[in-house]
Amino acid sequence: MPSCVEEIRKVLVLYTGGTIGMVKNDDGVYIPASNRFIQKIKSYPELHNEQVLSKYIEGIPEEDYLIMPQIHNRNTILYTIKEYNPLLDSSNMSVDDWVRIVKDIESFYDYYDGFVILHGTDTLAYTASALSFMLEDLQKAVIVTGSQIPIFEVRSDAKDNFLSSLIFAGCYKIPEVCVCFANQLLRGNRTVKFSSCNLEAFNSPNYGPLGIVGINFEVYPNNIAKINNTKTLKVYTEMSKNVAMIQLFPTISADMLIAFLKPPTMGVIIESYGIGNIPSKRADLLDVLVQAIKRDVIVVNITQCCQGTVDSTYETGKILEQLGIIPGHDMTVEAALSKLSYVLGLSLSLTAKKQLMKTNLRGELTQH
Ligand code: ASN
Repeated sequence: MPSCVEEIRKVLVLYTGGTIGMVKNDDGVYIPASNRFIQKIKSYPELHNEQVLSKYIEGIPEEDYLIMPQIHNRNTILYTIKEYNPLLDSSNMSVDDWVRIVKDIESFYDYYDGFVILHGTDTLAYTASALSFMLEDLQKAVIVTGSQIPIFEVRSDAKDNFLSSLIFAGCYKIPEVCVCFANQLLRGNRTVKFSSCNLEAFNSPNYGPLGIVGINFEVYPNNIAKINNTKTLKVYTEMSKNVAMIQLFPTISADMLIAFLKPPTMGVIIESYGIGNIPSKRADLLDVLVQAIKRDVIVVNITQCCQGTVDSTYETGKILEQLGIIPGHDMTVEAALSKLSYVLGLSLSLTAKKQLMKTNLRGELTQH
């Protein structure tokens, strides 16, 4: 059962960018601002206490970056913020940025009790999903967070999101990649950004929360992966970039589908209608899919609904399985795409890769 410990805990914060540390430029639009975030954090006594810190930093080389909050007089968290250069709006992030994050976690894994990733919200769910596959047998918490309003603004949600993430990462044994946002702790590969403007920007449509922040911190042991100290972290960085995603829509043509499926594409997520249905009377579309599967392209079926799973309830869904399309169960599109990128990067047979796509690897899907 995850528990709060009473000792000094160390957390590494990787600051990749996002609104959390943005300021407006001369044109009045938000851009990332280097070397401002740490300074601002140091101005909050609850996030950094110089006097208490001085008791602990002797002999620690990176003292400039060590900051310490005291949480309810119970736990003390020493943390280091590693600011990336350049800081990015998360819309500009790609597979290479995922690789950089996991390599940093790997390098510092033994030195810290947990990790916080500060990230823009736009592609945060993709990164959280990707990290969950790239970090196998993770035994420490990796908490991804950000904010909808920059930390420099009066109504910012940044400080609460950051503080809660530090506490989850430092004080609780949660061996998973999670998203902590607006007082909710969600499984990373179950999370989607569902609002561009609410402070509650994320939800987890097909899986319950891992924890909540109220007057007390609560974690739900039944929803959290189990610690297994016999396992050691394995890091995967060979992610395929040849993956695509296409949502079905009534005016789709065979040519449009061909464009998505042509080489070098090796895997495609099809966002089908409802519970996994495609237009079964459209022989032109079905033929394009069959040709792609014959070329060993892995095609995975995901619902385009905000919530739910795919199955073969209807003739229009059954046909997908008959064609050799893999059911993606209740994976989010973010999880399905990043999992496909991960699976295609593994040195395995095509059959084994297809099998992995329908198997639950990191709690990302529910198998019935
Ligand atoms: N565009 C920003 C980003 O994803 C949005 C945010 O962080 N709230 O970096």
